[in-house]
Amino acid sequence: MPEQMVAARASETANGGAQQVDVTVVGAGFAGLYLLHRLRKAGFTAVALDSAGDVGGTWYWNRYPGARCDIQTIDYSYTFDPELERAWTWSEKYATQPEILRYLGFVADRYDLRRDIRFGTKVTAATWDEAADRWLLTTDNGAPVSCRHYIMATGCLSTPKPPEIDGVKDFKGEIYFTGRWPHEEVKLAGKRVAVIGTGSSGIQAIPLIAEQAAHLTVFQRTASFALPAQNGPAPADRLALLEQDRAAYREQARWSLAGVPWPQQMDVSWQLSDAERRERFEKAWAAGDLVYILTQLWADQGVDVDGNTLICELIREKVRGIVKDPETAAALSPHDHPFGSKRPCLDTNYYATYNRDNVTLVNLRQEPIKAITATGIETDKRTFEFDVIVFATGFDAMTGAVTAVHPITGRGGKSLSDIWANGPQTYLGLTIAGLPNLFMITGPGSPSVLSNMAPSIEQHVDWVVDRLIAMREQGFTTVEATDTAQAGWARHMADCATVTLHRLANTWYTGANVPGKPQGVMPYTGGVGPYRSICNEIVSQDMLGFRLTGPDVAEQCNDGEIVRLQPDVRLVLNMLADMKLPPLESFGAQGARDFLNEFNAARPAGRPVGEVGSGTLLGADGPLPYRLYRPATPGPHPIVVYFHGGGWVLGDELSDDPFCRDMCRRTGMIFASVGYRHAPEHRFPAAAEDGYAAARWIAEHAAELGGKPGPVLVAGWSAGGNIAAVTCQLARERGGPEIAGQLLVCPVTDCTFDRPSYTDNATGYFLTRSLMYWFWDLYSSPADRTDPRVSPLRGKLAGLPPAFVVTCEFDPLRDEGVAYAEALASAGVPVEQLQARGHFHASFTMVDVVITGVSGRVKMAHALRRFAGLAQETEGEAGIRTAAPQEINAAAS
Ligand code: NA7
Repeated sequence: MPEQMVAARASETANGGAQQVDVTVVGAGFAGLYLLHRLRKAGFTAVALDSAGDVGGTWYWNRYPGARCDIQTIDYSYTFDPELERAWTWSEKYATQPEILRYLGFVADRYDLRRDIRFGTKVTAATWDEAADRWLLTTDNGAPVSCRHYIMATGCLSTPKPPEIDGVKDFKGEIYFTGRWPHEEVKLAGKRVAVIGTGSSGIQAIPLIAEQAAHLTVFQRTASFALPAQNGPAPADRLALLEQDRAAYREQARWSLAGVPWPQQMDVSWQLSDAERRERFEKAWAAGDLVYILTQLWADQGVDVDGNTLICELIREKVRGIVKDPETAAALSPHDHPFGSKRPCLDTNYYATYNRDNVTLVNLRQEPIKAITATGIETDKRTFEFDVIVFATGFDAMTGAVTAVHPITGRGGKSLSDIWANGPQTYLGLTIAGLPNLFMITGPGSPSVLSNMAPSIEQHVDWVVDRLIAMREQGFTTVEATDTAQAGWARHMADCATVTLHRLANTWYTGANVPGKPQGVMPYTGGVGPYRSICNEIVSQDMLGFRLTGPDVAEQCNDGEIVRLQPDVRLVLNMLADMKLPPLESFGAQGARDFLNEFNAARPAGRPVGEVGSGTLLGADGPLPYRLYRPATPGPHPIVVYFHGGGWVLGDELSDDPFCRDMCRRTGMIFASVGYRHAPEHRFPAAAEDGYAAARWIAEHAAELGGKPGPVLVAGWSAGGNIAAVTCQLARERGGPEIAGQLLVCPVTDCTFDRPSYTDNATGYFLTRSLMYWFWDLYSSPADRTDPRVSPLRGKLAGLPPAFVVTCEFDPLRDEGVAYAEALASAGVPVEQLQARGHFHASFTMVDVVITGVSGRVKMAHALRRFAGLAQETEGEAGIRTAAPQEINAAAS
């Protein structure tokens, strides 16, 4: 029947010329089928081209033994039509490839899609015709196609990677690729079989091949983390959840991080005991669900090496428990990448297969393959003879299927291979600047392979088709991403990638599996829900970052970058906006303090330090409380006198607890957080004078506090940064204490409100202009405001201690912080600045919420250590293990 379809199509266009359609879809898998359905319903003429003989896409080709999906099938399904959902029931938790292929065939029949698909047809080249504003696609079978829009629904894992091992052609036995498995039965009984590759495909196929082959030899380069699929019927609890309210379940999936509805995990690993962590892990192991184990153990598992290592060790323990030979168990246990940074696998009896007498593991890290010979495989230690070699060596992922159409020539004759010479550049993973009217479904730059593909595909298809409908209504015939938007998306992608651990592994997510391929994290790591909201926001902002033209309408181009905030800052601000809180100043001073306490109680707990203590010191007018954070390393340590934020009105010595803990760990120094007096009860200069008195008292009592005698350091955030700066000026004027350095994080430095950041960031970024007005009014009368004890920018700056000044792009206080740093530098004070792009006023103190703040705090800690004359320890030595990319990459290479 597919052949008949080809013939039918060809005869339609036999009278010469190209087939004319509104839209060409390349690919007839999950994405292509839904596209055809939606395009047709929207009244567009469309044709789909696919080199396969039938529908199915990746599921048409990947027929190897054991091939199954690794997302539960109730989630790995179309959701666009409730009738379709009712009409199909999956037989297993993880359906086999034949069942998924039957499902896609059922969908094609149900919506009569095959009549618009040209099977056995490969697109050989694509050229944008600027005069006609149309794409011309040439094919290897039948007429070319001329279309207004060209949509690549070509899948992320559809172009198998060449074997790249010498001598493949010399092998006289049978060769199979998991990604191009024959349709007819492959007989392995009684044969000596080799499998090269232990990714998902290898791990699914190996146990079944082992059952048939006389002997199976597995060649493993990188060990993968695998967990038992625990396959069977769909789990009753998930099914019940789905059936109880199908629409709500699906909607929750659409807005979740991975496209499967699991709640956001809030507990962090260091809050849980060993027993609690083990219990959670055992539950995940028994659940047999990748998304569950990747998201539900503890909140820091995907973003922090320490939190992640705990899981790696628990999995390695399982492997040791299953595999009898300790050497084989060790070889099967990954040590070179964080769990989840490389696709983990779901298996059925994978590890136990190595206990069979007819299975051997060859660790290519110890004996690399030299060549494939006529009779088998030669490593640099041994020679093996085989009847069959199975390549489970993976794909040229994400970009391979797009660049397989070559050349794709866009505006001005520019080709896709030029545009992507240094890696895939896209806007949203959907479009490419320079290639008008070309869309990719789940392309590089979209959540794609880091998500459940089904909702991701539906979201992309809906977004594209809705745009085509809107363009038709508005009279636009072309749409193209701008360079600005595309560059902004690349920055946002990179920002997102710094949050997760994907950058720490050499994988097909980063292009590292294909020799010579440019490297970088290709899928969008910011999550399905946030991505969806970004796509929606682009539409609500008049197609931000797109140029639209049409013959009878004026060009439209609202140029710009869709996300300028760091990804986690965006999430925090969106969450705050959703809470629709009244302005903080409307609560009154006490109400605002109560609110802050409540807000702080909900944040992640600060990390453990060596010791936390409290005490009382002597302020300017009586005793003041302080809290002391001491590192775990042996003392004495230099002391940092810390002043909390809160506009001279809010907060106390505990309110920046996570920040003090984090900095104590990173610097290896004591942090003494001072509970200075607050306005309106104690107005100017109470806080400033308390700050100074506290620094003096702490310097005098350094030894009692376990500190190093000699100079202290000062640090502060926001109003606390103001107090730290003022303390340095007062100490210089009043003959001590000696201060070795000052860390000013988003400090208040001046009493004017006319710098641009006060206007640019007046609202929407948590600290508002009106809140600052309120703080100023409560703390100091207008007559006092030019006093350097509240406006240090107006003071004498020469001779002050070296400074590290941090400012955030989206903060009303940004420009006065920059002005202070510049003024210090002009006065001859050694100054370093950190102007944090995409950050807001609270970015650095919201430890373990704003993960992108880590690198800034690392720099702050280095500065403090430098000021204190300490050697720059590695973070490990200072008691912290954060991501150490070079280390892990070196281990992986
Ligand atoms: P993967 O996950 O890319 O796995 C390919 C495997 O083949 C992996 O273990 C590779 O080791 C290995 N490989 C690749 N090239 C070689 C050479 N030249 N020599 C030795 N070993 C090699 O592909 P899969 O098909 O298993 O899975 C792809 C996705 O499909 C999967 O994640 C699911 O989402 C569905 P390496 O890690 O590169 O050292």
